[in-house]
Amino acid sequence: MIPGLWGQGTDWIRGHYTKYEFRVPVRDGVKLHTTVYKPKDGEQKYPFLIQRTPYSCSPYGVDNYASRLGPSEEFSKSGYIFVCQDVRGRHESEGVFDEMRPHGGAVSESTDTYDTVEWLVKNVEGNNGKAGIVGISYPGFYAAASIPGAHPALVAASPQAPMVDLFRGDDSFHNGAFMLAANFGFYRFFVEHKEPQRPAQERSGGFEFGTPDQYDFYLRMGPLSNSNEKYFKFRNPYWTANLQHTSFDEFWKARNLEPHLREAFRGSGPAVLVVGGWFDAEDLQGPLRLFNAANGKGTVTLVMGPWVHGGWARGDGSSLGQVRFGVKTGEYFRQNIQFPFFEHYLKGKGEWGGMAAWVFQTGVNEWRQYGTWPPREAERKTLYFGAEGKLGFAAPQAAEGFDEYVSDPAKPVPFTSKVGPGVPQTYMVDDQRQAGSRPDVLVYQTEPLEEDVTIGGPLKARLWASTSGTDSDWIVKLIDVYPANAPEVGGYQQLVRGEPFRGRFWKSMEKAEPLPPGEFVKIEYTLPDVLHTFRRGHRIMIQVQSTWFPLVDRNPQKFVASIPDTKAENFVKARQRVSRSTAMPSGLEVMVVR
Ligand code: PG9
Repeated sequence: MIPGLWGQGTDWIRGHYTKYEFRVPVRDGVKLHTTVYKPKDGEQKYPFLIQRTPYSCSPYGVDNYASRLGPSEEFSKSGYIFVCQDVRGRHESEGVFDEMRPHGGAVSESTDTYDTVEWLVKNVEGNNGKAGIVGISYPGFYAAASIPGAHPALVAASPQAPMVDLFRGDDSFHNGAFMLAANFGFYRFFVEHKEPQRPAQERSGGFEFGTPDQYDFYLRMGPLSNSNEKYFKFRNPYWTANLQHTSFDEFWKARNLEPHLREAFRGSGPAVLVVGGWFDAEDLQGPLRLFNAANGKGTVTLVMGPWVHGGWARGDGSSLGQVRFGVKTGEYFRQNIQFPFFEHYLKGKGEWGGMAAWVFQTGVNEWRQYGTWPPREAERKTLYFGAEGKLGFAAPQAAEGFDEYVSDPAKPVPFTSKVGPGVPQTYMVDDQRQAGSRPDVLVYQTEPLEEDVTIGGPLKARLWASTSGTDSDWIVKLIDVYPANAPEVGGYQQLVRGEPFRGRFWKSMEKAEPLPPGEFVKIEYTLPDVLHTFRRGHRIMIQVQSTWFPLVDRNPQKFVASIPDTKAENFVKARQRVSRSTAMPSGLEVMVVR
C-alpha cells in the first residue's frame, strides 16, 4: 500500500471523465468488478491504462468519483481510459483469492488479465485498441503476471516494485530469513476480508502493540510460535502459510513468477518498464529479478531510483532521511520516464530510447543510462576483510586469522535506533554507528579513499564462517562512511545495502541442514544491486552480525526442525567466527564501474 499519493480531486475528475462500473466475465464464469473512467471528450480514441489490485477499487458506485486517476497527473490531462479491477476474490469481485496465485492453471492472474483486455477492447467504446498495465507492489505483481501469455492488445506493462518471488528476496523471506516486523504489520491488515465471522476491528487491521518500542514488543512476543497463539489466533491463512513454509518448497516454487517471465520474454509481448527503489524495504529484489529474467530479450527497461517502496509515485524524491539527492528524482521519473513510455507505446507519441537501464547513481546523485545492466564495463573485484578491521581490494596474506563475537538471541542487534511501530522505511539508509559500537558486530573499513569508487550491480557476500551452534544467521552490510568534517553529516555511516542469510540453508534453499559446530564453512549469497559512488575522502565499511531485530526473526542458533514452532529454551548463545586467512578469505565481491 502506498500512502500519501497526490490527487487531482474529485471535482476535476468529474468534470473531465465519466465513470462506469462493469462486472467483467472471465473464462470460468467468475465476474470481476471493473471500474472504468472515460474522457468526456468523445471525439478521439484513447488507450486503456489498467490497474489490478487486491486493495480495492473504492469508491464504489458510478456517482462516487475517485480523487486521483492514473500514475501521475500527466496521464489524466493527456487522456486515457483508466481501468481499475478488483482481483479475483477481493472486495467486489467474485471467486477465491490466492496469495500470489500460481501461474499456469486453468485460470491465473495472466488469464484474468487476458480476458479483461479482450472484454474491454470489445465492449468499451472509444478505445484505440491498445492497453497498458501499471501497478506498484501487489498491483505491481499483477502487472508482472500479465506479461506471460499477454493479450496482443496489451502493448505496455510497468510492474513497479512487483513481488516476483516471495521466498527468495521479496516480502516474506530473504535468503531463508523471515522478515518479521514487516510481515507482522502487513498481515494484521491483509486479511481474508470476505470472511463474515471476523470481528470488524480485526478486519480493519486495528491492533494495539501496547508499547511504542517494537524491539521490546517482538522480544516479549518470544518465539514465532507465539505470534499465532497470542495475536493471529490462526485466523489469517496467509500469515500461517509463512510460518508453515520456511524453505523454498513447492508452495513457494509454485508462486515464483520468474520461470514464466523468462519463458515470456523469449516470445513477443508488451514493452516493459520495470521500476524499483534502491532503498525499497519490501520489494527491491522483485524488479531486479524480473529484469534479469528477460536476459537481454524483449523490450525491457530497468529503472532504479533512490526511493523507498513506491517512493517514485509521491513527493519530489529529493531526499531520504539524512541523504540529499540534489535533484527531484520522483518528478524526473514521472515526467521524463514513466509518462513518455506509455505515451509512446499506447499513443505512438514521442520517442522511447530503448536503453536497458535508466538508473540513479547515489553518492554523486546523477541519472545514468546503460545499454546493459550491470554496466558492461564493470569489473569484478573483492573487498577482503583484513586484520585489525582493515578492508581492501588486496587478498589476505596471513596463513591464519579470524575475528569472533558472541551472538545472543536474547540481546539481538537492533536494525534501527528509531523507536516506533512498523518498519521505518528509512532504515535502508540509517546510520550504522549504533550497530558498529556493539561487541557482537564485526567492522571492517578502508582508509579514506584517494579517489571516487563506484560500485554497480549485484554484490556477493563470501564468508568463511563458523558457529559454536548448529544454525546461525549472517548479516552483511555495505556502508558509506562520511568524513568526520562533512557538513551536518560528519562521520555518518550510511547503510548502502544489507542482507541476511540463514545458515541452515548453506547447502540449498530447498532443504535446511545443520551447520557443523566449530567448523569453517563457506557461506555465499547475493545482495541486491546497487549503483553507488563512495566519494573521495569517504571510507567503505562492511559490518557482519548475526541478528538484525526485529526486521528478521531470531535464529535459535541450535538446529531445530521448524523455527516458527520451536520453544524459547532452544534459543541459545553462540560463538561466531569469520575467517580472514589466505586459504579461507572472507569478503564482499562487488562490480567496480570505471
Ligand atoms: N509488498 C507488499 C506485500 C505483498 C505480499 C506480502 C507482504 C507484502 C504489498 O504491500 O503489496
